[in-house]
Amino acid sequence: MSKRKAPTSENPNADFCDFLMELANYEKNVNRQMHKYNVYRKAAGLLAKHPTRIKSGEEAKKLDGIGDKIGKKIDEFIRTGKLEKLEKIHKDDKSMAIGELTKVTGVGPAAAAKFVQEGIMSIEDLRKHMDKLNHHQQIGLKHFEDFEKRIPRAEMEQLQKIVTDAIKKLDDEYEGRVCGSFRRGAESSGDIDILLTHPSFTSEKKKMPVLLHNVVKELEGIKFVTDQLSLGDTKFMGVCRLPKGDGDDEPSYRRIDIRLIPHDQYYCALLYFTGSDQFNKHMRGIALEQGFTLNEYSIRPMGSTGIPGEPLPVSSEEDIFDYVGMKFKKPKDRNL
Ligand code: 8DG
Ligand code: CA
Ligand code: CA
Repeated sequence: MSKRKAPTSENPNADFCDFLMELANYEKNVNRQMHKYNVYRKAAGLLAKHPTRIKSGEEAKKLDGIGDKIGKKIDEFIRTGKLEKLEKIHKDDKSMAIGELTKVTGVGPAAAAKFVQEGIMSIEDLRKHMDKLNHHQQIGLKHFEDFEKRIPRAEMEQLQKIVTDAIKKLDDEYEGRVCGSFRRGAESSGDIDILLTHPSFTSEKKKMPVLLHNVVKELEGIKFVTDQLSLGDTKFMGVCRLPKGDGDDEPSYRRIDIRLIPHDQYYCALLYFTGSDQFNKHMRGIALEQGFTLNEYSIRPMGSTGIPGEPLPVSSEEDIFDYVGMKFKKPKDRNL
């Protein structure tokens, strides 16, 4: 957070995006103001996509989603090269400590605030208090350095092959698919997001946790999954890593999420978990304007009463774009 990104030809507004994201994370982790978090993040996203260097707050405010307050901050930053608000935050040890501790998976803003109240001011301090951590947080801390690293795309491809081969071997009616930033074509990813479905499991039927649990067992059996963070009926969060090759360095531990999706809800889930989450917000907004409510499970028409009707039939991502009157966007074009 200390070194600010310089503007580049790829993103001429990189330094603005950087301070906006820092403010966003501060609002989320320290103030727990999710609305402000989203406002700053949206502004950063808009500027990141803007092809030319923004010259003033006034110019920035022409973008839909940037208002007076952010306009003023851009002017201050252009004038002085910094922000008074961020300078203050940097001097506040507690705020900085909360920001640091929330980097550990399983440590949310509330837990971080509690640790800071107890005088735990750094990752190093946290390591001295393993007894205060739940299982998820302990694993998060154990692999903290690895989880901070992005996963290069070439490795994502290897991880994908191991998981999809194992799933197919178990039962070739399974469909397992890596979504998230990987599906959007990202050069690196923060974690591995897998959607799992099986024709025998639909939203009409009882839950079938065994479909998920068998996959997790198989991935543990082949020593791919190394730890569980949490395992429910439909969602697994855990840790995995590539096998060590001859003479290779120790592979890094990686975060993996697997979600079991009812077969009839697969495409809404695929759309949702491909993201980006800014793109999802954008598309949900358009859906609402067109009289539909869209979420990770279904797309439903909104009646005149404001009560959503029955889920519409969906047999591809294209169907969902069609319903809301949007031109289909390939995953790589969903990087809002
Ligand atoms: P990354 O891991 O490479 O950093 O990026 P990502 O793959 O896009 O993000 P993610 O946090 O792993 O989330 C995966 C997808 O889930 C994301 O692309 C869109 C969807 N999603 C939302 N909202 C949220 C949310 O609040 N939390 C999570 N975990 N996922 C969300 O649309
Ligand atoms: Ca991801
Ligand atoms: Ca994820």
